[in-house]
Amino acid sequence: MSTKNAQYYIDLEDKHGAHNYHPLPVVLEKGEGVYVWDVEGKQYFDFLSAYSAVNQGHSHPKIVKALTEQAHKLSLTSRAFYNSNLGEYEKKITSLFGFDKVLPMNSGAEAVETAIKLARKWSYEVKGIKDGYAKIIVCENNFHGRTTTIVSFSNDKDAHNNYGPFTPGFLRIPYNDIEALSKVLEDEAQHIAAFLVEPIQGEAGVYVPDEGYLKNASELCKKHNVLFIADEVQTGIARTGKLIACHHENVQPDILILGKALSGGMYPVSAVLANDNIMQVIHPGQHGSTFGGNPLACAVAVAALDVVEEEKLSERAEELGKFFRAEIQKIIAKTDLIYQVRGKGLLNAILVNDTPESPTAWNLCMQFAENGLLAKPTHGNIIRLAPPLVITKEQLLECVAIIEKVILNYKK
Ligand code: IF1
Repeated sequence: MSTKNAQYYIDLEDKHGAHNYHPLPVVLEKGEGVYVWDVEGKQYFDFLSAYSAVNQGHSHPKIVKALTEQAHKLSLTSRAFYNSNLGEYEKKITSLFGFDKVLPMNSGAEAVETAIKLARKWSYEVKGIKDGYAKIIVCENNFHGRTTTIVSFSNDKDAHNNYGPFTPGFLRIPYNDIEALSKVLEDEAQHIAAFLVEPIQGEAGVYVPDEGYLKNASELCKKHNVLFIADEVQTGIARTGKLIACHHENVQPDILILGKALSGGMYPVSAVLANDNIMQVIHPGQHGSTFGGNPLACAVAVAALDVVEEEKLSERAEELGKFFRAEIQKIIAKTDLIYQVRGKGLLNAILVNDTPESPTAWNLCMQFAENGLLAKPTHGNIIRLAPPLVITKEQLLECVAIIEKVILNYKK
């Protein structure tokens, strides 16, 4: 336990750090499995899981072991040389997800950028779009990261405004609207390289599209020779009850983007997967990263993927998710304060019955924290509930009891 109190650390960040976040006033210093502890020794259930980066639980012993052993041995070589971890990792991730090749990066946003570059290059060199004219279809309320190109096609004011001039070449259509997709494809597929989509929109409030949307979208893309790119940075790695959320509809994307829990939250590791007919458009010197594919990242990612398989995290997320939503449904029957629970696997959200501007969701999260559960509100009075996938049914029931107690006793 720290000798300093929470306010000391909050003041430090406030004084010396950029104010680009508004955290809950909880200062964490330790984590293990589904639990985190603050500097005053208070224990919490983590219901954010670092935005689904710690699906395997905090400080998973197998991943910590991989990290520390590799750190003692060799951490970084750059891609100027081969290293003895990269090939093994590439073999594992490509066979697990069913692709010919992987391109390793670090952050989610970098992997999204990589997918955009790959799709554009493919569209010029394979599809035959005139150089400089390729468009990529994206969705309203998307969240794909924070680089200048990615925020160029965001319609979130905070993420986008005053960061221009913006990168052109993106067409935005409503999410979960197959007619809208069909129409742009009919109208101008000859100029379109790809459709970039989140299988569930996380930041938009865990917005799950209608059943069949992803399947129909991927088939429309195939028909028009347009690449279907799935951003599974948040939904991937077992979070929604399948290894990737696209598997719920038996969709194999042309380009798959992974990040976050690919490393169990231990270290930034992201990846772009595709088959040879797409990946082969990138030649030496045309894309890369100092840290991408480094031995430490590879060792950590292999261990993180092993944990997903060994501990059957997809199956756990699927089963526990159904149980959790049914339990929350029982609370909804007893109150007007929340009116819906939605999600897939252990990526869920509850919708609070108040105006989007009201502080109710924030206040509820403050009270969840007081009662030992950490969650964060997202856009429009929605609370995302996403524990590590290693949570047990008993622990989940304890959490439901905390959520119920806070909600039924809440006074506006
Ligand atoms: C923050 C949100 C979640 C993502 C998808 C790419 C990225 C993300 C689908 C970029 C990142 C993060 C970023 C984090 C908060 C978090 C988030 F609320 F902002 F939208 F999870 F829902 N594609 N999402 O969700 O990955 O470059 O960050 O590694 O504070 O910005 P990154």
